[in-house]
Amino acid sequence: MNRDPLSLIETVLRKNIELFIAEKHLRHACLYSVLAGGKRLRPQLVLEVARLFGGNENHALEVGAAVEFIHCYSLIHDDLPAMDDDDLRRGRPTLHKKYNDATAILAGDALLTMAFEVLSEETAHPDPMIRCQMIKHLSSAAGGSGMVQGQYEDMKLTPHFNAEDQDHIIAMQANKTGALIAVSCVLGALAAGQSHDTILDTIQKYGFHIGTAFQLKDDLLDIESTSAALGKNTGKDSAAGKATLPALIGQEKSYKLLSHHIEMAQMLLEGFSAGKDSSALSKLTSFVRERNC
Ligand code: GRG
Repeated sequence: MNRDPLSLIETVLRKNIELFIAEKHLRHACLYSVLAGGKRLRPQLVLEVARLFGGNENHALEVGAAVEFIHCYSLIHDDLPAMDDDDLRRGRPTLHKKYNDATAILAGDALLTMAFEVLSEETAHPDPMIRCQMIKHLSSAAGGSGMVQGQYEDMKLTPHFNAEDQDHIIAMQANKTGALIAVSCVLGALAAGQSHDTILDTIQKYGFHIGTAFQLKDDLLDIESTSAALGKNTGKDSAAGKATLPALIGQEKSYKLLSHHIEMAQMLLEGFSAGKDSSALSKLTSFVRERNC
């Protein structure tokens, strides 16, 4: 078997779309968005945490695909005119530009729903209790007390934020971006049969620091990078008066904060991976700070 994580992940993403989305045009729309590149950070975190704990790779790939489907739905809906109104994503026209708004809404809905169908299958884990736990964790991270809550808070903060809103912005981003990243780490551990509360709690904290660092870097790239490098429009956050930490505390302090979160994540990783080979996770953790796309 090809051990390259990205191609393993892509194969499982394609397989599930072809298996679960029967309507031909909707299936093509989902394939267009999901197989358009993308860093696959979330499924890689699931896979590498599961590998760390000696989990079955095939289960972890299914679980990672479920998280990536939720991530892709959120990008499709986030790009709609009623939300961020973007025309470029992963270097291509956004789904509603390529097709139309209704198709983009329905493709997002199909991906969101399919995530839970994938997690409910035995291919995600043979133990139904573990499948149930994973569904519970993912639904609460993605829903109205997680990612969707964060998106709503973001709308409320923009463009009326001020210096007192730093904690609000951090909490909003922990939901909007951090919840899905943190749950990816926890799901990797659950998929590998890890059930120790203290370890799961430490992994959740590790994911929180990665998520916070990831969003900080995302906001810095929006200021400093180009559309060609990122495959999405840049400079939109400040134009729209978006509530971001670089807008509030400046780029220099944001870089310091980014490094702090990466160091915290590496420290927690050392703790829960003692005696195991954590080099792949450590590399992924550093990538969050170093990335240019
Ligand atoms: C229901 C209309 C409707 C909208 C929901 C839930 C939601 C929209 C949006 C979620 C919030 C969101 C899109 C956060 C963005 C987080 C983020 C930094 C995304 C970019 O992730 P990358 O860089 O993307 O990992 P790639 O393309 O590499 O996968």
